[in-house]
Amino acid sequence: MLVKRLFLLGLALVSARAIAQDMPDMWTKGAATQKEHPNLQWFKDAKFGLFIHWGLYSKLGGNWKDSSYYGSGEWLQYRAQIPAAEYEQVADSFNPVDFDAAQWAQTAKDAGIGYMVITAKHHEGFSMYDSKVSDFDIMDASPYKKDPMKALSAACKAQGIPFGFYYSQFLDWHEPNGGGNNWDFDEKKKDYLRYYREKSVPQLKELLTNYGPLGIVWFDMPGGLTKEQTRQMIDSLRTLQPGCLFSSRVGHDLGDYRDFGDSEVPPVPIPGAWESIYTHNDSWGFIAHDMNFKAPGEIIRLLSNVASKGGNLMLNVGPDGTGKWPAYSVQYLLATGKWLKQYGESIYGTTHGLIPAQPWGVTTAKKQRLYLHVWTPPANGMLRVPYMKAKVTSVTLLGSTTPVKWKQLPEELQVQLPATLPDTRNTVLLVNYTGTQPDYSGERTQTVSTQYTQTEIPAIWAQTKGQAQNKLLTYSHYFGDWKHDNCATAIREPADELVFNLQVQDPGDYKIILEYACTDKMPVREAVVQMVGQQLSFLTLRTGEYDINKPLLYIQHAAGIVKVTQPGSQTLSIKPMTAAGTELFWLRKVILQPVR
Ligand code: FHN
Repeated sequence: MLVKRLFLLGLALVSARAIAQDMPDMWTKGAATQKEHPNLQWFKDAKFGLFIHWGLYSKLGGNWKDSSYYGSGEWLQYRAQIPAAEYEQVADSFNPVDFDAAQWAQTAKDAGIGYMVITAKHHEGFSMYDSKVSDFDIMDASPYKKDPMKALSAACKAQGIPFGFYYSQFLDWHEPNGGGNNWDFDEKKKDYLRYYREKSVPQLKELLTNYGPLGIVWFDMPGGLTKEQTRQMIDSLRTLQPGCLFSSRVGHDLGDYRDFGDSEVPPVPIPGAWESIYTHNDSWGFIAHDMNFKAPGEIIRLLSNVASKGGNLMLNVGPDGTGKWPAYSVQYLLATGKWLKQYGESIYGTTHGLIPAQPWGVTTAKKQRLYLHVWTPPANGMLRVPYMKAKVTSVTLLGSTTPVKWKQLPEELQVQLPATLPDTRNTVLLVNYTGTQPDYSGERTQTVSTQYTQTEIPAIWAQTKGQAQNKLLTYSHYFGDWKHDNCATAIREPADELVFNLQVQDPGDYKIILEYACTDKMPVREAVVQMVGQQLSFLTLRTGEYDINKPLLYIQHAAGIVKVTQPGSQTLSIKPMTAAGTELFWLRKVILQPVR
């Protein structure tokens, strides 16, 4: 079906484009290949954005007639194939009387949000602002008869929060010439350029004219335009607000910063300005029965993880049709804001961390400052920070006067943590140093220690031999609920070996667990893990089929136990026993579990 293909195509454009590519290119390639936009710094420093999906779908809440839908609620019209004329009638009773712009902006402020982006028009085609271009807007078609975007842009301005609009520039299921709706309108008769001319561009111009200075126009799911046509559109919009940033989903790599796929964090630090986009539960638009909200601890770790790679996190909330945010979204965002009040210095204005992820957590950095985000303290409280070469002058618990003991050795910094950490979700330590600390963020040696219940090593850290290669695998749980995994793939014969470099801190017995998907195209095979001269042979276990639109299932398969008698550098390798035309598996991670 064409729309489904479009959806996948959009996804392909924004995230899975790199599916069959090798890792180095895939991650270092920035979307903005042209000169950097002069107004990018505020965005790089802001780190934490709030995304809001709000439209007619918010009133429907994932239900249509007798059916409930899971996953992207804003796709309800498409999923239930609701005729545009029937969908129009939803507007007749769309009356968000509980919408309170000042309250929204206040909550965002208290949540520590650095910018806000809200849907001015999503794929359903309904304009959530007063548009003179279309009558299918909140002013003309709904009983609300007010422009909530006027109020919200003003409220954000009052709070000092840069404000932006999401705008679906190509998909528009309400318009005969808009992209996507082929259940009402004949695909062959569509004139996409006319749609751009008559609705999309004029509406974008309205948004860039009537709501004061905008921080961002967040384009989404490009289509129907060549690169040159996209450039022309951008140029015509730029003249209205040269300072406004355009998201990379404007298409053809012409955006000002890079957006990763929905719910995707790159596995390594990425240069330039970029953003990871997540939603608070499983849907972007409000779904009454979607209660799978990320806990404050998950948001805090996600935010620090994204910051440790050098990017921004934009987290979405989906207010309902009356204008109220889900209660958990308010509660958990405010809890995140409380954490940011104490630890915000380690997030806002930082760059990626100079020390790669450790079993205890991640790092972020500022000039002569390194922030240690401790998610999992070592059992003995002795935090070991490898690669710390610059001269450390102090180590403190951020926002606390409790002193911590530390000592710097040639090969690492050691910090004795207090018996109880102030915040079990993420306690941040500030390391001040003089001189220059080299950037070790690309170092791929994994620390392994008995001080942690387990050490997880992403497959992407392996050196790939032979034909083996890293791939980004994209799939979804619910509809539009995308997941992205970096896996080691194309392992067919013994030469296609994966080799992990380890720095084992403590001798001991370690259980080696492989987390992989072994799909319908991969028959059971014999393979071997080798470490410290020991061999663990195993047979692969099948996990199920792979289809981009379905869940990809993984198994945690314990291959066996190895005995490490001495600390130091080790390698762990994985390869099939014999050659075959089929792949062994798609490896997501290796887990080393100290035997207790
Ligand atoms: O199709 C949309 C989806 O509804 C949602 O708006 C997300 C947010 O990034 N963007 C598209 C899919 O990537």
